[in-house]
Amino acid sequence: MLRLLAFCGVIATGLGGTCNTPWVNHADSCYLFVTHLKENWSEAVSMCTELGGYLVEIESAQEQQFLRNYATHQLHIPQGGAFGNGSFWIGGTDMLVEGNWFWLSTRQNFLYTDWYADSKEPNGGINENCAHLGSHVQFHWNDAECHLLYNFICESESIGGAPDVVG
Ligand SMILES: *[C@@H]1O[C@H](CO)[C@@H](O)[C@H](O)[C@H]1NC(C)=O
Ligand SMILES: *[C@@H]1O[C@H](CO)[C@@H](O)[C@H](O)[C@H]1NC(C)=O
Ligand SMILES: [Ca+2]
Ligand SMILES: [Ca+2]
Repeated sequence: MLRLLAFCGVIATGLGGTCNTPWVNHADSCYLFVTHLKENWSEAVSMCTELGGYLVEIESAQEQQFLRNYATHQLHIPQGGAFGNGSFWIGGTDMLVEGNWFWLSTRQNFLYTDWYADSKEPNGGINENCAHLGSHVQFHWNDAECHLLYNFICESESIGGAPDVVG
């Protein structure tokens, strides 16, 4: 299973760096959208680690916009729908101290956020301690129960980082 996920053969080039297909580039990071497995949050964390990355951490509106657009326009994940089945786990949690949201790999508290405002997310209190891009809330952020099974997005540094010139 991991072998399939980690498949790499083609090198894709982008402005911020290069990524091994099927990872996709934005700015200085590579992203892997995993949609053929549904995992709980901690399993998604483990899988991203095994793949040499971490569960995605979103520090800017540009990064959020990229992920949201990719899910919507490249992957065509239907929005709306029951239970947010098409949602993607991201690497933020408040499982240590209720209401204290942080990114797992850096332990940085959230600075930028994109919580879905209409339902006053995060709204789940002690029952919902893991963040996802909710397919039922146009891929804004929602807190959800960590044991639920969703898609997830891994992030890693791009290769080289600087603009790449090929040929
Ligand atoms: C969405 O979740 C519901 C409830 O668990 C399930 O019945 C349904 O089959 C799921 N749909 C998809 C597309 O996964
Ligand atoms: C997450 O999934 C793994 C693997 O299926 C399982 O061992 C673990 O108990 C689950 N954890 C939670 C909190 O659901
Ligand atoms: Ca919580
Ligand atoms: Ca919620």
